[in-house]
Amino acid sequence: MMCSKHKTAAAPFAALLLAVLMLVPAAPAQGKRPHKRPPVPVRGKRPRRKPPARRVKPRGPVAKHLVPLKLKLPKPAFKGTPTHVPPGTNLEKPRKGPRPPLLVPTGVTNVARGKKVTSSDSEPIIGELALVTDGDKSADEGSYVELGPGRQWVQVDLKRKYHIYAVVVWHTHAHAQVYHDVVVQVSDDPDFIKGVHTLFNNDHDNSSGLGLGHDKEYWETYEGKLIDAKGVAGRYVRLYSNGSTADEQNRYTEVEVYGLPAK
Ligand SMILES: [Ca+2]
Repeated sequence: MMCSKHKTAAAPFAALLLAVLMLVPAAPAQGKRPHKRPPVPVRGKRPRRKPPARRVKPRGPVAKHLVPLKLKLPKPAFKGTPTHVPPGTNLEKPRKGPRPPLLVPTGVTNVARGKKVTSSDSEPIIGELALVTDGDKSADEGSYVELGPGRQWVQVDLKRKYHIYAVVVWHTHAHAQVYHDVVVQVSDDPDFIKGVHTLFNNDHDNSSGLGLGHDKEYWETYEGKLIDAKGVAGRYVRLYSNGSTADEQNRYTEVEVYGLPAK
């Protein structure tokens, strides 16, 4: 009797417990992420796609044929580049292997060769401004012009407007040194007040007052500094510097500007 009484009282309770257990969702196992249901596709509606990244507009005309820029380099005055970092500099990481080639449109030439050079220092300490575009890039004494201490600039007048694809600058490469606040700009305004395009700026603390630069400082070598100008159009190219790790003076051995005439 006892057994059948228990059986009849427990039966509804067990059924209720089973129903509750079926309704309560099981807790996710520890360490396992809850399974996410895939979204149910709605008929007639297409899933939203991520908009494509905006393309950066090239500054110059789009060239059909690009070739590596060929540079005639002077003889190296020393081997390799130093591995130490001079105090206060913001040096680029040492490069492994040869310098990667810069691709430029076919027919690009050095349009700075023999062109007139002006400067913030009209009376250089050593040499003359014409040395900046005379084609001599050697590390020898007598191949560079030396400007006074502090921030100085040299400016090349290309005589007409060009699409500029590269600027190469050799300060001095007789000894390893790092030039400070190297800023390279292009403009149609000889006073560089309006329409100024900055191609390179490694003044990381704005000590030259031309704006904060995000490019890195670098060791001067026989290779010169190759700057990608991306086809920007302009007649004047101005290069600033503010002394070097050697001293406060500013020396320029050569500046090359590779471009094509702009319409
Ligand atoms: Ca020269």
